[in-house]
Amino acid sequence: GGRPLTGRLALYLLALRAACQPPDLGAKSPPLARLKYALEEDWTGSQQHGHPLTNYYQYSLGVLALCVHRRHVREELIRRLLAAERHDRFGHGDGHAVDTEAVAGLAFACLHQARLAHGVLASELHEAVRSVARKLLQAQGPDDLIGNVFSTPLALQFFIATNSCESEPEYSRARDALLQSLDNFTNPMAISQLLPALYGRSYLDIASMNCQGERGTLQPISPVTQPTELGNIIVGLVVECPKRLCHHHVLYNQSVTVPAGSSLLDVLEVASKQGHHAFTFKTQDSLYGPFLTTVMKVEAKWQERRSWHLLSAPNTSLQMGIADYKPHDGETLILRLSKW
Ligand code: B12
Ligand SMILES: *[C@@H]1O[C@H](CO)[C@@H](O)[C@H](O)[C@H]1NC(C)=O
Ligand SMILES: *[C@@H]1O[C@H](CO)[C@@H](O)[C@H](O)[C@H]1NC(C)=O
Ligand SMILES: *[C@@H]1O[C@H](CO)[C@@H](O)[C@H](O)[C@H]1NC(C)=O
Repeated sequence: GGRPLTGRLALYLLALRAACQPPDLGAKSPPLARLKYALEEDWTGSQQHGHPLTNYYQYSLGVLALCVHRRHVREELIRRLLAAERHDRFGHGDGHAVDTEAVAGLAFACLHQARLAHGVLASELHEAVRSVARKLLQAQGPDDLIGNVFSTPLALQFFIATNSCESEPEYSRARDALLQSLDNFTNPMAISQLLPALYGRSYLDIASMNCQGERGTLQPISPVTQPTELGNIIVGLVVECPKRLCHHHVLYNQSVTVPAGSSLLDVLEVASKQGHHAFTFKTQDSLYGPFLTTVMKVEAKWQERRSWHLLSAPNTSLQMGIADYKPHDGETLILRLSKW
């Protein structure tokens, strides 16, 4: 079987509530019931493998969505998330721990504020909220961002939800840094995490939304067309695979000529059509756009927790995916099969 759809169902349910739609509208299998089931599957997986079948980000989103809909969440499911937070299990690769820390914090804050937990559990949730706040503040860098530019909106949502914005000067510094970096937000999924924070709101506010007069607030906007850049650029493309898994460590190493302003995806496409050293790749659609799954016929299996990691030489991890990242002239990009 595939992975449970915990994250997608959670986002769908949050969106329904935010759009003032009842959650079970004429559905044959109601999304709330499906989310509960997906979360149970993730929980069972975490018992067996030490981590959810999806990831703790989606597990947290699932708990949060049930809480926003004021549905009961089993104590054991909450305890698993509390334990993961306490033992710093949210990290996978660079920068990603902050996103998960923030969403787990939103889930803890929701459960605590909605009084969906009592006794010892309630005080553990309270302690967890404080622990998340501490870790997020520790993750603030010299650029004032919390984690990176794309995790900062979720971190701000957490501080908004817990009413700690005024008391934390770090919050305004992070918000100001974010306001200086709005150009980075071109990906619709990233924008969807940013917008609530810019309006001083968090996913928790969805629960108490006033659903009167919510018609016709969505206005289409015409997209801004980027000026076309002139000329060509040359970028290096290197594919690396650990010796244990592949015959050769370097599976591909060529330069590729593309029009200026091309994305990394464009580079991969041109490489796949050029010369006799044929480059091959496959992607899978995700809410963030195309996710690189297979390179030179080597598939990164999620069951083995492997992925194709994108880097700029010598070893700077990219903060965007293949469709959004635009390489510059002379840059070398590395696709490296890694564990997370
Ligand atoms: C977990 C996670 C991962 C895991 C995903 C595997 C897994 N099964 O869990 C791993 C570690 C493999 C990963 C990889 C990458 N990630 Co990531 N990831 C996340 C995280 C924390 C949660 C994603 C999720 O589950 N979403 C919820 C579900 C419902 O959405 P979904 O679309 O169905 O989920 C899938 C995709 O999101 C996909 N995915 C994960 N990351 C990325 C990044 C991109 C660009 C794409 C297209 C897809 C993708 O994996 C999810 C699970 O299958 C987010 C945090 C966030 N704020 O969103 C960052 C995040 C989305 N990742 C990010 C980045 C940059 C990457 C990488 C490009 C890093 C790199 N230098 O290689 C790579 C992707 C490279 C590739 N092969 O195409 C950025 C994207 C920023 C942006 N504006 O584009 C985020 C926001 C983190 C951050 N703050 O920087 N990621
Ligand atoms: C974000 O924006 C800043 C300033 O506009 C820029 O210098 C930086 O490279 C951008 N970061 C990413 C990941 O695109
Ligand atoms: C790729 O090839 C260039 C020369 O063609 C070489 O200088 C470079 O070291 C190679 N990179 C790797 C990772 O093998
Ligand atoms: C990049 O490589 C250098 C030297 O090999 C190392 O010191 C540094 O920690 C690496 N950085 C990252 C982000 O891996």
